[in-house]
Amino acid sequence: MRRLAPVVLLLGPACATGATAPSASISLHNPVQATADLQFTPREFTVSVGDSVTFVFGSVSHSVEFQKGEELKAYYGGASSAGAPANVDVSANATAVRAFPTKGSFKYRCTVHAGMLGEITVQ
Ligand SMILES: [Cu+2]
Repeated sequence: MRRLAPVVLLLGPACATGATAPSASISLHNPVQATADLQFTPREFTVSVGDSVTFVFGSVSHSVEFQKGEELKAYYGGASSAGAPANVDVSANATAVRAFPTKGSFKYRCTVHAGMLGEITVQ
């Protein structure tokens, strides 16, 4: 009878602590990181129409607000958010995928941190 060589799976240290920061080893589609120093990285990102972006939140709580009626419209000097995807609620240690079916320039902000801004351009 043949014996199979033992297979050793090398698991990272993710299980060893309570830290739950997203693992860098996981490949995310079009990631935009909401960072601990209160920025969206990259701040401006371009995708093709129909493509999606993955918003990645670490241990600091953030949100993504594309639209909230006149409040956000005024915030961006009258820019329309028509065609923007759904907002992402305030959360930490999470990812959220949003598809962009409409061409345009979609500005957004984090509602937790003033001045934390980003923009998705859909071509
Ligand atoms: Cu934030």
